[in-house]
Amino acid sequence: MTAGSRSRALHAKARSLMPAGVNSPVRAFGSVGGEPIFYDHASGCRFTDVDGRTYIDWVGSWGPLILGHAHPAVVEAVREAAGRGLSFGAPCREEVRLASMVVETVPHLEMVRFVSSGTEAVMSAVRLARGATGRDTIIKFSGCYHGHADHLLVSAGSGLATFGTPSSAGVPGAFARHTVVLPLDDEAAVERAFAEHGDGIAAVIIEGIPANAGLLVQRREFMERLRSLCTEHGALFILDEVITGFRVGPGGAAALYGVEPDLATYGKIIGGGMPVGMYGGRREIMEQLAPLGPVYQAGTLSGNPVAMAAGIATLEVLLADGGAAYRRLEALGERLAAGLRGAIEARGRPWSVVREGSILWLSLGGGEPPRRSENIDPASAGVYAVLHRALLERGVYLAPSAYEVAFVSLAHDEAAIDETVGAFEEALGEAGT
Ligand code: KE4
Repeated sequence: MTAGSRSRALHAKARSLMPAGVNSPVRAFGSVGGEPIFYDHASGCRFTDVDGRTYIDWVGSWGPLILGHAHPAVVEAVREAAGRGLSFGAPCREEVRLASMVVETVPHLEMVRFVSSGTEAVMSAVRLARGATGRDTIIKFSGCYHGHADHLLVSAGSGLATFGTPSSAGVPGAFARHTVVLPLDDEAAVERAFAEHGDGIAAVIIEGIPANAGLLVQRREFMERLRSLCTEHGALFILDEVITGFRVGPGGAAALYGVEPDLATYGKIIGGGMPVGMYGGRREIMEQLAPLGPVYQAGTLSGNPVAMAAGIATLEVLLADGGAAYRRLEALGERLAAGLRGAIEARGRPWSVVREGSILWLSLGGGEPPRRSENIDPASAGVYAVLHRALLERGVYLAPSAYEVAFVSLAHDEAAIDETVGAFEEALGEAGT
């Protein structure tokens, strides 16, 4: 499917002004082909592009829009806050309100600090872990994405427990030298790394549920082992809940796995669509931060009142009625997964639909869904591209990457799900996949 003429014209102009015409690489449609579609307006679970075509949106701005687009309560909260000032660069009551909501909901967050993106939250949490422990080495996992801070744009080194190598140009080798990259789902590899670097390890960081290279659901035992190894060696356990925070439940992946991180990072949902990141954890760690302690971190728009208002309004809906929102998301997620599975089985395809709550991923290889990014069949990206285009033609918008997940929102309803499943059945047939 080709993008409409207005999208194409805008993209031509955008390409002359911004690299590939986008402000974040995945938006460029590079891995699915075709040109990006320019959104014009959105409401609920649908958006309309600049050519007047409407789509069911399963990307939801990559996770923040768990209530759907332009939720009335969020829009009104933003409008009201904006009318009182767009930014103060000074403390405001909205920061206190959102911080209170988060601290009251997530037991291991005794204290938090707001920033303006998930990257900034993770970058700051890693610096804090290094400052609080006086150690330099960070363990991360292959396939996990934690934003674009230099020391996290690192691929696995030659040996399993050796230091990493930069995964992006512009990252000096020296910056990668303190990052060890290990395979997911492998306790022995982590144990070896601790045996080798133990008292030099500042922190282990992992996504609550790795969802940036497919949805790689980890075993509870693996997550528990990460926790125990950190405790044994005096390292901090950082859970990156930028996607999973308030997505898989009020307590995030920490509650799902029953593990308590020392620090956790947030973004997306807590901003309700506005630029917000957050990190938090135990008080004695957080109080190492300036101006109380020696670890520096700052931000002009941190705690922005309008962004805070969007986050507050979002969490108010999510946390109302004793979890009704999450029960609804669970039901909608299962309906979508069951419909897609039915279509796949009817075609005799060896694929699977991986779901955790309102996060879904099409695993287009055969066999058991992978728990490691290395086990994703690279050929599946080509199959996905065909499906993506066929669905786009039918007014269904999936992420423009085989490695990204789909997000169900409270604005999706049975009709949108059934329409999506119908389009998927046709796409399977047409695509001959
Ligand atoms: P941001 O800096 O993009 O707000 O957050 C970085 C980040 C940190 N941690 C996790 C687990 C994340 O998933 C992300 C960002 N997620 C991607 C999509 N999966 C953002 C989309 C994009 O890069 O355009």
